[in-house]
Amino acid sequence: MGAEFGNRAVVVTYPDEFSRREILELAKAGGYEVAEVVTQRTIIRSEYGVGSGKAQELEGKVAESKSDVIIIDESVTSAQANNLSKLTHVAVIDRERLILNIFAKRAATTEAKLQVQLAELRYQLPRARDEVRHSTKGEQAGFMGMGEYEVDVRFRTLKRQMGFVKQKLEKTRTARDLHAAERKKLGVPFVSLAGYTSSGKTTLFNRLTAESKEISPDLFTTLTTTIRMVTFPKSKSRVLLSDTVGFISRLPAYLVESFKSTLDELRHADLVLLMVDASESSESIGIKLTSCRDTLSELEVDPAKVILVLNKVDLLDSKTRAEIQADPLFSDYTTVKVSAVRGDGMRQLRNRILELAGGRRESRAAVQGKR
Ligand SMILES: Nc1nc2c(ncn2[C@@H]2O[C@H](COP(=O)(O)OP(=O)(O)OP(=O)(O)O)[C@@H](O)[C@H]2O)c(=O)[nH]1
Ligand SMILES: [Mg+2]
Repeated sequence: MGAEFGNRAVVVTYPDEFSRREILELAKAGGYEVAEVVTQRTIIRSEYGVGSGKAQELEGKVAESKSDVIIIDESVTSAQANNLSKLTHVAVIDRERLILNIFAKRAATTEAKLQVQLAELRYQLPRARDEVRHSTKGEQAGFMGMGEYEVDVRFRTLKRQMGFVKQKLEKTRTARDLHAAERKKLGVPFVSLAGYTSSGKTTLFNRLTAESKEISPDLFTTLTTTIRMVTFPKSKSRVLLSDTVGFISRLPAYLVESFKSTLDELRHADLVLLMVDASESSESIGIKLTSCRDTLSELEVDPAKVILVLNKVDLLDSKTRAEIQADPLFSDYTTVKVSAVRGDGMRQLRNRILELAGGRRESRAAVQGKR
């Protein structure tokens, strides 16, 4: 079935298990069928990204497996991609391109589409020089460096397009800020879900809000922000809960930047529920947590307002389940164990939310009541 879509891929990644698993999931989310995985310790060599021996090997593997594309789990330059493409006779896409393709495929709202467009232009900018050179190859680079003019025109076109997209995004952002102002007026604590892609944010969101937003094992199922009012049973306390795009490691800064208006919600949150897939290996949890922590600090989110939600505990054996909160990995945080799928730990989670976000609101209300 795959061949008619031209989606058979040979993947080049680093030799560690985490990288291998993640790029396979990304490839799947991008709609590729992986025929072969090749590993390499360094993927940033000058000519092909991979070493020239590995490039030869790739040529063979592509032919053998009748693949249509090579996916490189790293950011490579256009020149490197073009060189490798020429040698192997198939298209070469890098990690950034793959993530952009997934985002483009999944973008459903105007804002997400504009964000993807902006990211796309940012991806092209540093590659413009190589692209122009590649397309004008054969022409003489003569007096005053022919080709520089074309490069210049291309740069200016990209910059102008970025300006347009940013203006449009600014308008959607103004609408969003209005919403934020309305939210403030309600005086209800604002709680944001955050975390690595596929940690179970939307599953928890659906459980707490009785929504039915799309969930899936694929990476980057959610790209846009949804906000819902939640009334907790018993206490009848209310919070606003938001679900948003997930994080991933080695995400280029401009992609985070392009999604800034979506991720900005996190900065305004009274409380951030940082979801962790606790069913994974300690190594994976560590890598993902570091990546989330870095992204949150880039967004200037105060660590004091983060609750770590250890999700998917239904998949743990009873011993690990009993001990997991004591793992030194989590020592900096307030933690709650839950299973978003089964509903375990919801009462504890609600209590924690009310303690940390609701308490503040009540004291404010109490102060106002005294006036
Ligand atoms: N076993 C188990 N699976 C879970 C649990 N929570 C979520 N999942 C599964 O994990 C996968 C990802 O869940 P999502 O809710 O889509 O994750 P997300 O964090 O919203 O992912 P993105 O939107 O892609 O960033 C789905 O296949 C869920 O069924 C849980 O508590 N236990
Ligand atoms: Mg989601």
